Amino acid sequence: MRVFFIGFGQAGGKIVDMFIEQDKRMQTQNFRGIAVNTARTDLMGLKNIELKDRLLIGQTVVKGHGVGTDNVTGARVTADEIDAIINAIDSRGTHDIDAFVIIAGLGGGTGSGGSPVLARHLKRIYREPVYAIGILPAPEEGRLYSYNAARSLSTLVNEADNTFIFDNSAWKNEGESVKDAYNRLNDEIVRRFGVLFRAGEVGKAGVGEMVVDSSEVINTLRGGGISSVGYAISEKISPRTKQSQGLLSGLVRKKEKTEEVLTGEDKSAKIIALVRRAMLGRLTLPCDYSTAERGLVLLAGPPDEMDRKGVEKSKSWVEENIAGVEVRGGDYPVQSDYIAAVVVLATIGNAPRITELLEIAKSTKEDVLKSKEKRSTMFDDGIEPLFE
Ligand SMILES: Nc1nc2c(ncn2[C@@H]2O[C@H](COP(=O)(O)OP(=O)(O)OP(=O)(O)O)[C@@H](O)[C@H]2O)c(=O)[nH]1
Ligand SMILES: [Mg+2]
Repeated sequence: MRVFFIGFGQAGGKIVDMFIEQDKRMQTQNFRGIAVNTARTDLMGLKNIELKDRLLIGQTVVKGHGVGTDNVTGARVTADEIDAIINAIDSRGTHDIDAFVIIAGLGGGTGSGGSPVLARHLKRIYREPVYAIGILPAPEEGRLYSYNAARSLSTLVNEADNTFIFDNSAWKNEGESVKDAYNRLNDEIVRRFGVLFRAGEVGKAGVGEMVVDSSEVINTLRGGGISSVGYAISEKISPRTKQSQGLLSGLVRKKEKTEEVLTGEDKSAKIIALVRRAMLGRLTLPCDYSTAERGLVLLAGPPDEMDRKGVEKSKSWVEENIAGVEVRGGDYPVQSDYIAAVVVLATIGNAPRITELLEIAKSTKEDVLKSKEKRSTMFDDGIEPLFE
């Protein structure tokens, strides 16, 4: 599919920059993207988004210095400057795109506050679906980040057509700081969502055994709410295997050939194993997969390795394991030495991390109210103020 990315705030901008880099590297034209921020230096640090596609907002309010983790201000400046943002999107071209994807760290200020506002306006103006990828803060970043994320997310799920969650705390290693992990985490995000958002595009490697169209992705996400994504990659496919299956097969000695060529059964088993690994391994948002309403299974890899039966069997396996019965899927060939499997668990009913986040937010709100009360009663001793 063709996607228009909007990176909101620092995290969002960096990640969209990486999607654009991936598109350049793969010499495809599936992705388009702009970055929106209140901090000038964050925008300057990007490498692949063109300068004209980096939009600084809120200048009169925060003078290009960011909103300092205040997402109410983030939402306000976005609403005030929504026309400028829509203009920037329009001037980049939207006629041939299949979906918008807004990406933001939900714990900060700009992206956290701005994303739900932008989602609402995009939905009002365009017919294409508007999705979000929201990044959750790690608890160690403090209660303000959790509070922001909970408020942003509860608004965002009602504005976007579907919200994918990536949980930083589930992905950083023990002992590693969140900041040190950013590059690795962003790489994980771009890899799996890259496979998902390229679904249905015909590349140089031809057409798949079971083609997935962008409408399959859109239908999978139709239920709204939040979704989580699993991913697995095969071992490197050995060049000897590839050669013996290719044009040069006649030159390969017979014995070697029978040893190396995978039978249909093998191929199918390999695909099923990969899909299982994707769904049972670490998800972008750890959750109970059995509560998902819909599923999507995608395989990307060299055409010789694709197998219709394998895709069908893995779809049935996903279907047996989730709450709903709608599981879509297919494959698309890419020139690569690996096979990648992506499983989308759409509209999930239960994720412990979200429950935890909402609880932190509730207690934080109560504490904020209590401390406000204390402050207002401290000087309640009848002394006349200097002026009213
Ligand atoms: N995965 C990932 N998370 C990030 C990255 N940068 C920041 N974050 C997380 O995103 C949240 C903060 O969001 P930012 O994008 O830095 O904030 P912002 O939208 O620029 O808002 P302000 O700086 O407050 O104006 C925190 O929870 C960070 O841990 C990144 O590159 N990758
Ligand atoms: Mg910032």
